[in-house]
Amino acid sequence: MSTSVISNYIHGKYQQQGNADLFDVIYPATGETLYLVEEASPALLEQAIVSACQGQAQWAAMTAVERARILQKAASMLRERNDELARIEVLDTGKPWQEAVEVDVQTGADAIEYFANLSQSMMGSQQPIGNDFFYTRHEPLGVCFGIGAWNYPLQIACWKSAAALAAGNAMIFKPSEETPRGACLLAEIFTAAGVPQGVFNVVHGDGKVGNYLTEHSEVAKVSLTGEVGTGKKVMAAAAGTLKQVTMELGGKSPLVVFEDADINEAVTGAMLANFYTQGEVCTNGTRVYVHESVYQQFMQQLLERTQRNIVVGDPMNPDTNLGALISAQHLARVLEYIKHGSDEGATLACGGAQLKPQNFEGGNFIEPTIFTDCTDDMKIVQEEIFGPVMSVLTFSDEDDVIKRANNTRYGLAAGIFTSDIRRAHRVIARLEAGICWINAWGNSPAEMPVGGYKESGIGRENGVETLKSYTQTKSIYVGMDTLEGPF
Ligand code: TXE
Repeated sequence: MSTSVISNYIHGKYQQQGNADLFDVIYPATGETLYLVEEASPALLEQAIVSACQGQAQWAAMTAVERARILQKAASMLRERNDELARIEVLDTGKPWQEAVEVDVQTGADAIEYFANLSQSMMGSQQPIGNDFFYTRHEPLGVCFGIGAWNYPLQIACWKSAAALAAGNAMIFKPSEETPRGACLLAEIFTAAGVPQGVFNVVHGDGKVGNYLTEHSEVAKVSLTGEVGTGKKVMAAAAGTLKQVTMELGGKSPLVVFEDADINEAVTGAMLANFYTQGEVCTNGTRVYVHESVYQQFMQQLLERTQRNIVVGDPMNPDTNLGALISAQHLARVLEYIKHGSDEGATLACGGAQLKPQNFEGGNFIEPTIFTDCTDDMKIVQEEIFGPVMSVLTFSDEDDVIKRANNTRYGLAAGIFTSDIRRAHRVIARLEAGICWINAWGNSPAEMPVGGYKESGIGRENGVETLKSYTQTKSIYVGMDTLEGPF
């Protein structure tokens, strides 16, 4: 059976290049090749730029209401095709069906719908200055470039394009080379909904393609979702043309369980924060600080529920709640971290080994893993592992745990579990993170701006401020009296 080839989506259709370099996309649960992808050549990237400039001029000339109607239609088309799109996300990422069918497509559609609505109320201002006055216009930036990570491929493509397009921009989007298909289907849906050709182009490739467009003088803004190291490279490359950047990067976030927490909820939170999407979530609360007075109770429930309730295996099976890691290389990296944890003296309280479920022996499966007796200086406590590996630490004093929670170069997320409302807001105000939860974990509605402090990122996605970040303000001063001067 010949393997299908996915090409780049430029100006409203797929464009084969003929002699393109190809790369393969592997199903993480079996190791089999799903399809091949054409890497975009520099010539094709230049076509994508010309196309985007043309599309953006047409798109910006429409009224906000006309753009919003088209985006609303795209959002409803995403929802109509929820199951088909969710299945593609499962095949590309290895994540469980039970997650993709509920979260990935719907949160993407929600963002497109949210920004379509918001954009209709975006207005400038006017102020009298004596007889004179000035007014402001919020104008689109032009052509924006979105770069996606592989853990939520379609959602990331939706979140970046929603604000960019609602503000009248065009977006060229490069999905992760691990998971290209979601973005292509979004492009098809945008075209079918009436988005003009060129307004949303999808190009394929790795960092080389990403760097080419980041450096391009016609690109006004880059929005990256990826690792901190990649963020630094992209920001450096963007400096050459002084373009705006949004960085949604990695984290190693704290989750703090106080002595008056509801232990059942705190365990649920810790498991969500470490095992959902097999731990491949940037905001994960992978440093779990438990007050020493409830540590035994917490650990007893955590271990019992981890051993009893987690089903690792076929991602398509609705009962599976821990799927396959994205690649064999990533699996090896996670196993390496687990070895570090043991070598550094942490106690492997459960898990730690690779799994080979029957009929899925070629996949990248690993046991849900919990380390105890951890210390803050350990590699597994300081560095992002991006797998189902939880590090549990204890504390006795509020000030001490805040200092320790903040002692990292990251600042993406933070969470606390307590029934003391004053303590909840006192502590969360001191934690250095951009996305925080109190007696909750992971909720990220389109209305809520999300993004990191410190090296976890720059700028935000979702929320009112993000629409503004895809515009530029022009001030126009109008002289109503005869202009006079000393010359
Ligand atoms: O990232 P990579 P991955 C983070 C998560 C983890 C990482 C995992 O914390 O650190 O993403 O995703 C492209 N110039 N987040 O492994 O390797 C590359 O081709 C331009 C945070 O995909 O950094 C890919 O498309 N582009 C997030 C993308 O960058 C370059 C939520 C990311 O690749 C490039 C989800 C270059 N030089 C995951 N090098 C959040 N904060 O919301 C690579 N790329």
